[in-house]
Amino acid sequence: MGDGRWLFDEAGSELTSINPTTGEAIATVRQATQPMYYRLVDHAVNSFPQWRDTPAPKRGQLVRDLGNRIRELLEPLGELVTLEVGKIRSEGVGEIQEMIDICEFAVGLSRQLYGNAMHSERSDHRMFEQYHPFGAIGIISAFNFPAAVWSWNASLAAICGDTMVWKPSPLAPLTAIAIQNICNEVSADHHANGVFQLAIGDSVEIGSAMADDTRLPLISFTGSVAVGRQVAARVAARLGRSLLELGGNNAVIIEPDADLDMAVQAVLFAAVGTTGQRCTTTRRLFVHRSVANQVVQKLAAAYQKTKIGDPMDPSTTVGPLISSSSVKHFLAAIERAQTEGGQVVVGGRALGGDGFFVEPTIIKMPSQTPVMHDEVFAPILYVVEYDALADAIAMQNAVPQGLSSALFTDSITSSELFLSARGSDCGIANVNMGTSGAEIGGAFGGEKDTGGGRESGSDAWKIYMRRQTCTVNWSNRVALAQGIRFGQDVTQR
Ligand code: UN1
Repeated sequence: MGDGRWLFDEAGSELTSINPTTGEAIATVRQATQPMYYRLVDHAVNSFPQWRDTPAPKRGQLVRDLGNRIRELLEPLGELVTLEVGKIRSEGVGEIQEMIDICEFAVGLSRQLYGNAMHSERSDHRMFEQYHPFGAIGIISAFNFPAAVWSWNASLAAICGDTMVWKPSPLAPLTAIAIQNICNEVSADHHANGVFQLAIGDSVEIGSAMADDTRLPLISFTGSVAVGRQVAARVAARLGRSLLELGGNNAVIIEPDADLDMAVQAVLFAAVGTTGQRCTTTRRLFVHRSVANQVVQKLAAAYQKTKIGDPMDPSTTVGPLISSSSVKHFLAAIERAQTEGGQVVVGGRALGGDGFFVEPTIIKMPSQTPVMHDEVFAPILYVVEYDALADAIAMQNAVPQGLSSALFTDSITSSELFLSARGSDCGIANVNMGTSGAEIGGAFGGEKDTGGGRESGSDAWKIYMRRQTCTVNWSNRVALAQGIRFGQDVTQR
């Protein structure tokens, strides 16, 4: 799709969006072929100068209207997310709320794209830095946040003056189409051409074309570590910039002085919410030995009260996984955990029948075994007991990923240790809160295999712009930095 028109290429293969609640087809779309993708990029590139030259606060007005239009459609869009990816309705609507929030953030930011001014070491010289629009950029998003993660990128990129091409997850094309339609409407109102492009296409065919496309100076990729590694290598090979938001393997630590009921409630959402399919989902729980039995009992009781079923039903807490292969990965991880000494406390089964439902599962592990080093997008929580907080922090940090982390405690000393440089090595560190459900105002992302990127709030906008350091000599003399004298005798006036 480009320029408010939907393009159609007979040669594009068909893609069917499946409702994970029933396993039935919702609709079939025809995907973009590579030639069509190249047309979309042409359009994004050709539209860039006009958008670049639109003042940033005016760009912000488009994003303000985008956010307002999304607000009007909050519930139907949330329900579409629920239909297509199976998260419960309140989380589907929450995801759309996250889009509105980031649009509002971006509107304010459109008047705050600040650079610094420095004091030059040379007299009568002015030195400062400024940020310019970067170009046409690529956004590749995942199924689990089919709308919000696009909007983190798109709303910031738009106010920064970039045009963009979006390749959504093949598991959520319909949500992307709905959003693109809104973008078309709002762009037409603003006579803004080619800011938002959508290319629904095969991950390998279109994804690789994007990674290799020198006309896209930035590729923002959200997805698995394995694919992120390939994207990063390809983008780096052409010296492009990549913004990676890859897997997490997030832990909660519960100290004996914590409010255990609050901790249990928070872990329940963080581990079971979105059926364990957030990159911020809690997958590992380290509980102090003195309270471990109590915590596991309370948590198991809470798990037993969760209601698995139709995500549109307001009483449901656990919707389906996204696909039958996710169910297989869930079962395989449980089997592997058992061979590594794990004992299933609650859950452990796939429900069978229509849809891709599984039971939220708690597994007690004798120690942090190899299965706990892998991220499996399913509601499996591994519990390990510990004696000293430093050991729990060490276990938390001993995995390849570094996205989110949390500590429950009433002690300021423990809290400060956790947040210190000797504490959590993750991009997100929470105290007395779960690992998931970050607000848009903070920078979102993490280190190590999580890819190092930062999206959403704080100064994450800077990656969507090109930075320039400027020095203006307003004297009538040449002065060299570092006190160097060079040819002055020959050329001095
Ligand atoms: C993701 O799973 O890719 O912090 C994003 C959270 C949400 C975003 C998750 N705000 O859980």
